[in-house]
Amino acid sequence: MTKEQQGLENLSIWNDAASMLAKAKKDGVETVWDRLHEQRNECAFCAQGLSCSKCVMGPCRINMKGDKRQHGVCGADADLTVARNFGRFVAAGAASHSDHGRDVLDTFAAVAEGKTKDFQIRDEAKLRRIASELGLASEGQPIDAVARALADKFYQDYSSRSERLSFLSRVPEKRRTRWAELGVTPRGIDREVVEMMHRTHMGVDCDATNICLHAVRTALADGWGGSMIATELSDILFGTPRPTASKVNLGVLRKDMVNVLVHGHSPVVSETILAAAKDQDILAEAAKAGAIGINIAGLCCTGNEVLMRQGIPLAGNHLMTELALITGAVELMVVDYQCIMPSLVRIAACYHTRFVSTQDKAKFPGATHVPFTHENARDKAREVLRMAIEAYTKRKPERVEIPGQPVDIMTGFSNEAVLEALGGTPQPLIDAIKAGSVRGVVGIVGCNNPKLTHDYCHTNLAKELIKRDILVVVTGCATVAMGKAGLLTPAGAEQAGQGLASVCKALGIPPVLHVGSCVDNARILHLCAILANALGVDMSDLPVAASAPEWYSEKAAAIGLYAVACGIYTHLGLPPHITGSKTVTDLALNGLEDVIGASFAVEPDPFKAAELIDKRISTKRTALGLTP
Ligand code: XCC
Ligand code: SF4
Repeated sequence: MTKEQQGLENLSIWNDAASMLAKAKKDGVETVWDRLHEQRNECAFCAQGLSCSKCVMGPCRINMKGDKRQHGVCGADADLTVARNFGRFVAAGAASHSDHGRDVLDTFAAVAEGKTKDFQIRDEAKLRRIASELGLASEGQPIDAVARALADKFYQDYSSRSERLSFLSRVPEKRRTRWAELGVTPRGIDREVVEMMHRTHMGVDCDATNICLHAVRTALADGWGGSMIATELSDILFGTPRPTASKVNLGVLRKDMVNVLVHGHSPVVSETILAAAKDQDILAEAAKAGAIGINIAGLCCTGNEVLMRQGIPLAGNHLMTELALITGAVELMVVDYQCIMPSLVRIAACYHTRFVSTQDKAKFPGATHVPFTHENARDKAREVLRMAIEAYTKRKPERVEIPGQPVDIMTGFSNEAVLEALGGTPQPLIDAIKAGSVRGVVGIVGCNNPKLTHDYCHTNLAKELIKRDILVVVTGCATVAMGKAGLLTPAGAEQAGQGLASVCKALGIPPVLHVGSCVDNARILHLCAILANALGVDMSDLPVAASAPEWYSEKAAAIGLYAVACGIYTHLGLPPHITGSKTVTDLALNGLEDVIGASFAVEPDPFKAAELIDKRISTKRTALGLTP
């Protein structure tokens, strides 16, 4: 279908997106949807995972039907080709979360060693609690000594020295035993990724199922390793989230202020930008330029990080990043890494917008590169804000259009905040689950994908689930969708079933709880472990599920796989590129159920997906002796 046939209004469910798509046309700016259209008629081999370019005897395309070309030059068949591709896909996702975690760890270690003045430990109590949890001496020890010991322990988790990751102590015994029996206990975070690269070289692991099991292990190293370390240390450095009010959609941009968008994933750079934006001399410069202040708003997961902890408004999700620049109201976009479309640099150049990269591992041709380190972060943040103020003087009012009114949201539901709201124990939540007022919990996570109508699946799936008294927790780009749909405020409970609505009213919480960025899916894992341990069951016995309705990224594949590996049934709106292998597809959709207690389900229709998830939750409830 061409965009003309499809109509602009079918690309996204939102008015702010529709107005910017119209403006893009007027301004002659190309967007992700235009490029998707140009890339139509995708390669059927690639779509099914059946092409391989891992060596120069190839590239090879494996033919599933007919008797010609059933094998690559090396002799690999369809199953092996798909498994090798998928293994690397998951490894790349795990590496992305985990390398982000390492950067937070490096910052934390620099604080512990007194090597930076630009960062501090903001949640000392959490630092001490986690140190004790992991068996390190904390009581009576000076805080920097505790921090150094914890940093050492986490660095070891990245290495080849440990037999299992530190945070596996959180996992229910039964689940750990299962993993040990299957040989998928995650050891070192980097080790599992490197081993996947090794196994998938020509002539190493030639057993598709064996490669898939290592993909499980690699994904677990992400969930209970890299991602969990990123989350916990970010809380220690920047504060553990508490319920806070904020706003969402493009309407959070301001006509009368210097607009700075923070985009990417790590909170390290964006937190220093926030801090510097409070400097009196910088604010005075902004005033001199004619602005009433500096307005910082977030995109994607960096946006989720600063929203969760500091209540910074969220301008949009993945498919809104280009559209945000098309407002013509953005002075500067500052990025760290991941999910930053290379097209953004070209779009920024169509307006007065400055595009600033900050990480030596993530450069963008055409951008201004301002390398941030632990030693210079605050100074660099000030430099970046000055660039934004200068750009403000060049803004062209006739090209500015800020669509929509900001929507109110509530954020900040860390496990600490949730448990606190429940009076310090998970028991009230367990009681509500037992009574059936909360029938189950579903995590809706992840991206947008231009192949699907923007945010249609997110919002409809969430609405269908809360109607059925299923509490939804949300992370990543899905958050923006829930916020815009009015589901992230206590008033959203009006759209919930009677049971869930009464619980929300009693606690003053929304029916969809924002629990963070994509690395913060580790919070959901931890919460499931807490619930399973409190009930004395395995995580796979819980009435819970996960869904990535509009996912696109390798990281989302890693998240989905670690969820399944933890026994959490996981819905995907689109399949990964694995359909060329019967073995791998069967394993994902059915086979894993027997070995690990959960599997994937693929369903693009959110209403049918809600049925599937509901059925799963009923089954789990019945098995626990509860009403379905
Ligand atoms: Fe990227 Fe995290 Fe996906 Fe959004 S949700 S498109 S991964 S920014 Ni993580
Ligand atoms: Fe072809 Fe095998 Fe080389 Fe892949 S590894 S490109 S299938 S010869």
